[in-house]
Amino acid sequence: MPDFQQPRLEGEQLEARYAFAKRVALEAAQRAMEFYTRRSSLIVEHKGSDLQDVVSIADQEVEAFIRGELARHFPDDGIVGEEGGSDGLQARCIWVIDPIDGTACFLNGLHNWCVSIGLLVDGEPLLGAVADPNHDELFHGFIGRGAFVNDTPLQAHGASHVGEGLVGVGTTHRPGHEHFLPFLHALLDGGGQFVRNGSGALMTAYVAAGRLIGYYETHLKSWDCLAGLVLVREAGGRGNDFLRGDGLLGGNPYLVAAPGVYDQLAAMIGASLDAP
Ligand code: 2AM
Ligand code: CA
Repeated sequence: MPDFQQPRLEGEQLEARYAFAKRVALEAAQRAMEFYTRRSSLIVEHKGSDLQDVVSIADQEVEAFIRGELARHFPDDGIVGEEGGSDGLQARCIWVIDPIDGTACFLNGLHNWCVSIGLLVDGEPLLGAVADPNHDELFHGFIGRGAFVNDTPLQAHGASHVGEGLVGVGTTHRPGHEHFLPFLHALLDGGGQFVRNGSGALMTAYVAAGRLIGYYETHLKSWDCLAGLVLVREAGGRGNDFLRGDGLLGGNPYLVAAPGVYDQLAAMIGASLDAP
């Protein structure tokens, strides 16, 4: 909770962070692209015992670049990053970053990956930037000011039934995957259809852009979606209470959707979506 004795963060301090997030996301995406063009020579490591959960020098070097920029410009801010862990979590401003979201796609030559940079202020998502260099798209948003892809405003889909569009989905080998097939079953029975593109940040941005009517992941990490949550909220979409409990560091089940189909999708998932 914010301490009411603390001074407000001035608008220009937040403005500087918004400009920073956009610039650094674009620069990081260009660096990632240089690795992508020679991906066959990258050494791939597996995280823990999960052979599908991979990381490469590209993830590590791009995150190191973002951390270096943060240390130079906002040394007192905290950070939660996929590859380098968390630091300075007592700070009011906490950056939540994923250097490459969609690493499995990246390493297999599929174009669904991006750089995701979000900012929490006093525990609330305030701004986000998601850079996709394969499609020259920078998704960005700031609470109260709207969300955009490049300069075009984003608006969530107007669907009122799941049959009216595509739902993004995803799962991992972490606990919660047992809810995946029952959800797909319910979605298909309800007349819906699904896609999985392998990047939580991009699928979230696509919900904000109205390209997907929803996106469900059985268990997601905060760096995959924090930036995107700002986009969805500003585009008129809805999301579950993803940051509850240990969401910031440990992750949670995740649903974002167009307002007219959120309740329908949440009912298909059931109680596991918001279980403590
Ligand atoms: P990551 O690439 O940063 O690990 C989409 O379904 C989400 O799941 C992504 O945000 C992605 O995050 C993660 N993901 C995709 N493929 C994965 C895999 N094979 N193993 C683990 N996580 C994966
Ligand atoms: Ca990643």
